[in-house]
Amino acid sequence: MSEPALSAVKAALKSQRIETPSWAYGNSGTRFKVFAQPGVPRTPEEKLDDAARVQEHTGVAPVVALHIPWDKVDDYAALAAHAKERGLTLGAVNANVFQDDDYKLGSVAHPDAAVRRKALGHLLECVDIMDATGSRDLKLWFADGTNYPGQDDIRSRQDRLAEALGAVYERLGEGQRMLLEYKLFEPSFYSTDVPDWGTAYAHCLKLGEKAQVVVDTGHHAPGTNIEFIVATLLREGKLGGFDFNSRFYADDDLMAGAADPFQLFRIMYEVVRGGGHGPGSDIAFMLDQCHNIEPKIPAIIRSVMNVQEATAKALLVDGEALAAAQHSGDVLAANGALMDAFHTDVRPLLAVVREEMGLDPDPMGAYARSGWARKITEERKGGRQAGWGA
Ligand code: LRH
Ligand code: MN
Ligand code: MN
Repeated sequence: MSEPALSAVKAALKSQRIETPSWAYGNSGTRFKVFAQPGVPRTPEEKLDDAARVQEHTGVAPVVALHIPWDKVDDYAALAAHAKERGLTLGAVNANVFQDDDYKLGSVAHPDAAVRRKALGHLLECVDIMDATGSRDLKLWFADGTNYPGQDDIRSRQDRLAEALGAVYERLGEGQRMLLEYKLFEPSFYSTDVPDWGTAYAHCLKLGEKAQVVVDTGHHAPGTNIEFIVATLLREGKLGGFDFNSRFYADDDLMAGAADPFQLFRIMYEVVRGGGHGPGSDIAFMLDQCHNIEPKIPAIIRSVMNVQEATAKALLVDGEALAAAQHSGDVLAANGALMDAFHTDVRPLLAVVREEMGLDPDPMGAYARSGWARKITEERKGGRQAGWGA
């Protein structure tokens, strides 16, 4: 690779921004058991303190997503100030209309107008919080759906959903966006009200420019070609962001790039190919994971590094060789051009990038040596559950 081309790759890697989720720092588990770990944060402020360690060692994770009410505080501007003091900003505000008895049959698509009003009230409150935190994005994931055929009217539920989304959209301020996340199934098993990118896209298209689709990599059927969805949404100007995580079976929420680094590379290649990486791109690269059996801060550092590695490989694809092979119909050469990039060991390149950024080239080692894990284990007693797996 030529020197200017390599500098461009390095610059792109340095400017990358990966948003970490506040809930990944707290205790979590499955529906069977939440495993408490020593030293986990007791407050949203302490989650930010941990996120600052991830930023300190990676240099590309200065944004933290909130989840309301898991990160409920009295003063959100003060929380934003706490973040700022640590070199962080507050990212997407994730709404929660699924952890309340009233939402047994849904939230914004519930058959009862009173429940719908309550859910909408929460979504609007989340926009108020965004005003205070300076967050750009409201992230919406709905557990709404049905378990049995005939349980509720599928079309009416779409109408109710559209009405609520319209009301939230109207409330969005200048520079604010609404990111609509889809998920195939769970907790509803027969029908889900936003099950796929097509449904999310249809709603976002009607709403307007500030409504964008979020691709959570764990929210598809096995075998789904996620990179095709990414390419399509990018092409339509409707890709708002990612919730990265790994899955083997369903919504496993394992570390991004752990289960299938090749899939993450293919996704990042489509992002780069579609102009979704680098200056001028509004795509939010978020993690949405839980660390149930592994220590959380190093797991988040590892996830950030996995996303960086996939991005570096995507940036290294020889576009000219690939295009030439594609145009001449040379299937093997075209596939080879992509695989060459995937098989490149980009860890030495990323070590250089980190050194040029004034960071330790080995983020995992640097964190282990920092003494932070010992400090929080000694200082924090009675860490709080993230809110997940309750
Ligand atoms: C549920 C979910 C979803 C949200 C997150 C807060 O599936 O993982 O992806 O983004 O909870
Ligand atoms: Mn998600
Ligand atoms: Mn999920």
